[in-house]
Amino acid sequence: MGLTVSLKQLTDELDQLEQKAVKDVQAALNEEALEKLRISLLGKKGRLSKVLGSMANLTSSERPLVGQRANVLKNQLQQLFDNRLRSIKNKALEASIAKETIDVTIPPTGFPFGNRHPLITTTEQIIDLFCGLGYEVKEGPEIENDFYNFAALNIPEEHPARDMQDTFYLRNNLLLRTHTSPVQIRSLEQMKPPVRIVAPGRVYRRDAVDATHSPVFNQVEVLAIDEGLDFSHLRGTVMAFLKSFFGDLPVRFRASYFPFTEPSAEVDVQWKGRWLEVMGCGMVDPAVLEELGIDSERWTGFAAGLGVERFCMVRHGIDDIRKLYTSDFRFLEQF
Ligand code: 2NL
Repeated sequence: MGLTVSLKQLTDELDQLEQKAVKDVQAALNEEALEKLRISLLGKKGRLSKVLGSMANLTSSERPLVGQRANVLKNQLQQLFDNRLRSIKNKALEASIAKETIDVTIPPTGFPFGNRHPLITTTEQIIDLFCGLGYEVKEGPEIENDFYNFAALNIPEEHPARDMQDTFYLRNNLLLRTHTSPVQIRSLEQMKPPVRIVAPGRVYRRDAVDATHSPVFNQVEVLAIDEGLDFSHLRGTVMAFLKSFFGDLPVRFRASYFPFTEPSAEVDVQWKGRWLEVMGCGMVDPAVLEELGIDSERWTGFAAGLGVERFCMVRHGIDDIRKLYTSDFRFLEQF
């Protein structure tokens, strides 16, 4: 502007500045642009400061006129900036609210609940019945030794069940239990009769896999030892159990043989017109009791064993045991 600046020039300058500022402030679309504009107008080196700086060339009567006008303009502009900033912030907030709208009327998509494996529910149904009759659940190791799995059960050295063909042997005379009877033997070492035990668990046999065989399967065994127990108690218990699991089906007992029971029986139920073998049972052989230091003159016992897979398959009409182990959700979700 130089030394020749006049009052007229300065007031014109302020008029122009005001007009342009009003337009520019409205045109600023975001906080950044607005701040830039504010600095260029009201900042230390802004246009208003320049006008005030050139007032030195005015007369002492002109100076207050321009000063006053500049001050009023400065306050006006400040107000303008504040309002615009508020409006920009409001618009941004409204936009984000509109974008984040939650439609509370959309129906819920449901919760993916898991469900229990049919072998677990079958095991629990079996256990529950016996618990209701006063039996207690006992569990034990899957890795056993010859004594608990065979010798204590009166299974002789040359018995085919001990064959390498039938049993998984590990190092150091250990093996994978072929039934849950060792759980009962271990329990009898700790407990004094009378006892009522139900022993569920995984057992292992060297069978090739097919529709009805698996080298790993689940068993439940029950054992009762008391004074005066005889075959009628065994029969009554088995009948009560089968009735609770299958309902009122025809049941038959067939004479059989196990090394650890005498007499022994296999139990069939008539299911859809066919006889199905579902469990084995018998009176505990006195030799088994004596081996554990239980006086077999005073105490007698009965025992039974069953395969959980068989019960589960009959109950649910499953035709292939492998379906219980392949974890196909389309299959498992049905139960
Ligand atoms: C079957 C037959 C059976 C037993 C298991 C047993 C246990 C002790 C003493 C005597 Cl500690 N017996 N258990 C008795 C008879 C049959 O299972 O077919 N299982 C799948």
